[in-house]
Amino acid sequence: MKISISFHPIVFGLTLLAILFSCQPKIEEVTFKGPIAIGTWNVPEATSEAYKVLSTGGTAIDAVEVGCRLEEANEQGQSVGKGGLPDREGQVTLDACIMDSHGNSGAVVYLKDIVHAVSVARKVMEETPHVMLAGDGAKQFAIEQGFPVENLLTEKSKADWEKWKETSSYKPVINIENHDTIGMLAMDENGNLSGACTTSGLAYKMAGRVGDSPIIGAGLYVDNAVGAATATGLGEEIVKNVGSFLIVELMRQGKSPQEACEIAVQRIVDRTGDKAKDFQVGFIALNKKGEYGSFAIHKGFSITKHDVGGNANIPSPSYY
Ligand code: SD4
Repeated sequence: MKISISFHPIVFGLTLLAILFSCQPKIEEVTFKGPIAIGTWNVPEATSEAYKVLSTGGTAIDAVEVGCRLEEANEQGQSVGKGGLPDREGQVTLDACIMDSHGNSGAVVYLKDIVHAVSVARKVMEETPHVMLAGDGAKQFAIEQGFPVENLLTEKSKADWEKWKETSSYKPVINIENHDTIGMLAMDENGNLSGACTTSGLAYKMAGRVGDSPIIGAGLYVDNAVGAATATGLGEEIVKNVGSFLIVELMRQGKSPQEACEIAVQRIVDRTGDKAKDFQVGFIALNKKGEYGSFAIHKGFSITKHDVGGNANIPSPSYY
């Protein structure tokens, strides 16, 4: 028996339209839940300082800068700002970037002797025609902008480095529980998003090494129409997957912040296979609805949030 299928042109046209519409990203209505600040790791002071800015009508960009500055000044934190662990030559070098709700960004890499790398990054964004300054040029610019020069190597970090030199064994074992690079994302009263990320990078890295944290798209990305994401962990692996940009693009396609972080981690694990057992990467993300999510390769990562419901440090789910 011969079966012949024929389509009426109108039925065919309507079917085509239905297929096309079902492929469009869903545009959901945004219900604003109030300002929120989130940060990588356990950073209750940073997120509550950021929230103070937001709850008094301040902007998201001011909030993330204030929060990051707090961690940069905290000498106990050994992977950000003052007190950061040095490279193998004993030099503390900072990487930072910032991105606002208009898509502007600024960054500094390999910055020495200046505590508030995030604020220098903001000055790069606001006061120069460039997006990134490195090394001596970044330091010279910071001095011209009035930033004080100071030694970032504390006695404790110096002693730790001297101990490390006894063996000089460098395996970029990511100190799973021991991170404090801070990536912050915030949404203000007007529903605008911004983000910032600041770090002294990996302890005992090669001189000149730069990680993901100051690289727009890798360590941080903000699209005010969609959401924002930031990263921590082994920067080399985050850069190779352009992690934060990937997460924002996944949210644009309709994924929740949580789903987007999980897919980004999965991409890294798929690419690196068994090697992923030995390094940590963690992402956090925030969308325009004020929903947030986080995911890491290994246990031990967490996200801190401050919103109308208060401050909370939430352990992140992980691949392993
Ligand atoms: C880097 N992502 O320089 C940073 C390190 C980090 O907590 O996150 N440390 O690769």
